[in-house]
Amino acid sequence: MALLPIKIYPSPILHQQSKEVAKVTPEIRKLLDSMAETMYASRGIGLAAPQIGVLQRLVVLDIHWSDEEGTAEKRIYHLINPKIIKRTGKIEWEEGCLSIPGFLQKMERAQKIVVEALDRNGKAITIEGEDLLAVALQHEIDHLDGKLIIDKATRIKKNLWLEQQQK
Ligand code: QAP
Ligand code: CO
Repeated sequence: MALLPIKIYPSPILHQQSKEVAKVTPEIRKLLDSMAETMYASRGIGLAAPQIGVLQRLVVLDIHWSDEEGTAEKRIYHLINPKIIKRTGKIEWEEGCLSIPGFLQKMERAQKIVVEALDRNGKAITIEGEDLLAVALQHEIDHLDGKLIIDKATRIKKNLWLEQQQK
């Protein structure tokens, strides 16, 4: 496993479309492990491959790991080619992003979704998620399509964050 540097906005790679993974190989599993290590080290709850500069449809997600110190069981998802097949309801969530440190954006998302993906062994899985899990899945799948929460911000808010970054 390895810690990987996270691409920070406005890195152009973050706005690119990621490609489907054709085959789940040991290299893909290694990449997923490095992504998970990078996510935990950065205290994130989700990370998509474009955030480490890899344009492949890979996501790691763990919305529980910080619940209780040390004792919390890790419930990590390693997702390959995740696809939303059903969306229900609406929910507003103030979201952050490891690629835009210190930035928060209120987003409107589906409250409940169903996602199909492959797990790290290449097995097809279906995840039903509500609230935070649904929001996190939508946020990470957006990354695979080059979409960022800052794209929804006003120009003033975007520029303010960019200026703050330069200091
Ligand atoms: C995406 O985000 C997400 O600004 C994952 O200074 C966000 O892990 C899913 C982070 C909200 C669901 C709801 C952000 C860490 C982590 C920061 C993250 C920061 C340090 C963000
Ligand atoms: Co993000």
